[in-house]
Amino acid sequence: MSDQIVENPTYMEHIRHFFEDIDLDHMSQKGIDLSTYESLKANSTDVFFQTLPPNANMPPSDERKWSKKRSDTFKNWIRNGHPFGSPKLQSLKPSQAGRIRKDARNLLEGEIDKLTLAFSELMKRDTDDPDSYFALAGMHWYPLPFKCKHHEDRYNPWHRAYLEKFENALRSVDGCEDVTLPYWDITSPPPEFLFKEPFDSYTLPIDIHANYKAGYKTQRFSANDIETNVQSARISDTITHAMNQPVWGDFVSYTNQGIESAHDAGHGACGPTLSNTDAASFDPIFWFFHSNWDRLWWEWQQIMSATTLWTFRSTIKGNTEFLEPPFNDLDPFSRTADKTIDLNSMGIGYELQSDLEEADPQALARSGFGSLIAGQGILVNQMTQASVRLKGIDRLKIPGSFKAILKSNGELVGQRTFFQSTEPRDCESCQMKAKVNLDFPVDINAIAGKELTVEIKVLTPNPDVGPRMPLHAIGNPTLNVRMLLQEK
Ligand SMILES: [Cu+2]
Repeated sequence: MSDQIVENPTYMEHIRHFFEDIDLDHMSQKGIDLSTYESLKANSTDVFFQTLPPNANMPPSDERKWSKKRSDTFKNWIRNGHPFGSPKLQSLKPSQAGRIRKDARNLLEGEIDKLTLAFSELMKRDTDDPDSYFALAGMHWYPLPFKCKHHEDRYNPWHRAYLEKFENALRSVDGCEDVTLPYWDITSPPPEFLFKEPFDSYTLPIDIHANYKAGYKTQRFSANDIETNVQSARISDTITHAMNQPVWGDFVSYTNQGIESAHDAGHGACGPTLSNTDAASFDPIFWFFHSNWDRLWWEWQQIMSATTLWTFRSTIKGNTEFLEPPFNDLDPFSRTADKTIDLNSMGIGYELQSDLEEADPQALARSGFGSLIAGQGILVNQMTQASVRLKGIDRLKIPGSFKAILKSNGELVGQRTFFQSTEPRDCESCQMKAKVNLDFPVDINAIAGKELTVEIKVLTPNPDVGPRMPLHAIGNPTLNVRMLLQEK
């Protein structure tokens, strides 16, 4: 970080980099958290005086004492009202990790053979074997007594640990010690090999639930249909939007255009099995699909300089409690948050896509979502976007994943998928988040002066409710329209 006075510093671009892990560690042991925006803001005057040259107390070691220029920059930040700002986006670099997960499109024939062997052997293992395909897939939902790790902060971390566990099992097969789990970039058609044995389907050897008995064979749409569904769900736009959010809560959001909303839409796009939490992880494509969400999270962490626990915390505007040890009481979390947040510490990395190596992340346009600081002024674009929020959906009344369809004078203007079990009432974490909101980004011209209507389609056929849920049966959700504003 070059040492000069910055007149208008922001937290994300400048201030958070003034603190090193060792200092953050040290201060947190004293019960003072300086690693998040809110906590630093609350302590900013103290920090200013403690670090003020020439007789500063902090940081304790001489080499890390703040210069006068840095101190002045910090003072400017306080004076300007602690602006949050956006980070200087970092470009992606090839990973040095030992385990590189490749883009599934780039696998060599020998690599597909080895992966085939690893999957086949896992599928042959006895269902009692904790490293069998059955037992591993069964950890996601049925048949285990589950605790849902979806639609909350631990969604990404839990799945990261889960993928590692699955990959370790693949590598436990003789001759497959160097196998890694490739990722399927959902914005491109699924690679052909995923439609051949053993990747095309899995048949349950024993019952996992009344609806999923021994002999149930996983079902998936054709590659063409998946491609079409991904396009009509605008998953690529959602991913781009999510990747440009500097705040963790905006990145991970399922309500708005965050990564979990892209994930939910992706589940719905792939087929009957993947569309439903109950058995999704038994379809082998699940693993390639999820490797991709983990890759995107890791890329986001790199772009935002948030690859370690401390730097990751600087992106969190809300509650950080989910990171406290024990990070998670649910298998496969045995590790603390720092190890899961930092993929490097797990020795895992992702192959860069060739078109990304040259990419300039600054060129990714910031979109106009997120909250703006009124004091800084806002711009209302002429060709503006609006966001329609379907608010207060009682999802516990809906048996399984569902699609919310937004129509304007009877014409489709948006669709959103929400991924859940057919029995969400069984899950404690789903019960705690019984009411959910879904946002639809729309062009204002497509809705102005027109009648907006909503339909809720159940993705897993259910004889009790039929294909559509009446809105009065799901808590009469409301529709709200917001204009999307941009920072001046
Ligand atoms: Cu998933």
